[in-house]
Amino acid sequence: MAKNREGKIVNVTVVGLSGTEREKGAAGVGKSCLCNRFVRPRADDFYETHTSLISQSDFGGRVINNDQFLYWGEVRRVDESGSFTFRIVEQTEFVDDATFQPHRSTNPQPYVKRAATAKLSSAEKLMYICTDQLGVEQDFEQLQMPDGKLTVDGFILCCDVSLVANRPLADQLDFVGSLCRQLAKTKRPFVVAATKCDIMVEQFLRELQSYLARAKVLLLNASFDTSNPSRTS
Ligand SMILES: Nc1nc2c(ncn2[C@@H]2O[C@H](COP(=O)(O)OP(=O)(O)OP(=O)(O)O)[C@@H](O)[C@H]2O)c(=O)[nH]1
Ligand SMILES: [Mg+2]
Repeated sequence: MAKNREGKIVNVTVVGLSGTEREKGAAGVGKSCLCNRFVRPRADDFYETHTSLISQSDFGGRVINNDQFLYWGEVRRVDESGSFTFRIVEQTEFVDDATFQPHRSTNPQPYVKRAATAKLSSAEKLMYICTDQLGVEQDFEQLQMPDGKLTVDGFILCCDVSLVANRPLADQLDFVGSLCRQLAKTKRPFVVAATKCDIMVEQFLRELQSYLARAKVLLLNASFDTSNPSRTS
């Protein structure tokens, strides 16, 4: 973890089910809104719509910078343990608004592998603010991702517990499971965040909790097996 004059710098990547409508259903799981609320001075003052369906020219602009991730900028938080500067990245999947296929990015790996990347780089990438900024970057505050590089300290994995058309919870849980396994390999901490709790289906939250309780046992077993190869049988 790096430090600056004001305390520790913590780089956090926000991940969760992403892709075309076929994969993520009728709406995103809430990664962008979570990031936006966190970086804004007041949590309820944020943009509600952050489309991932964008043109080729917006994808190539300096905010997206041909990446499948967004740099949301930094925010300072102070609590009894000290002062922290959080830098926030969202790993998503931008889809071409002409072909409805994912844009080709600088990292062609499938989402679950790419999202668990601990070292990110993107020369002169600008902080994302809102969809309207794309194409008219000069009209908005222009802040670069520091040094065009970022080493991730930890992850937040979003799981949407509301009812969304064309996205069965079981599919999202399978995805969450794959992502948990991939994140565990990074040896960095990650937490799972239930999103859209204001409109949640309580049964979905319970299913997520019991799924994670089982997944935790599996992950612990997996790390036990790796460190004790003689005792895996
Ligand atoms: N009611 C409610 N709606 C939410 C919440 N968070 C997000 N939404 C809505 O869900 C939709 C998708 O949210 P995003 O934050 O763009 O989702 P995302 O995971 O970033 O989507 P992609 O990046 O496209 O994969 C938007 O229409 C939001 O307004 C929430 O906490 N409550
Ligand atoms: Mg998003």
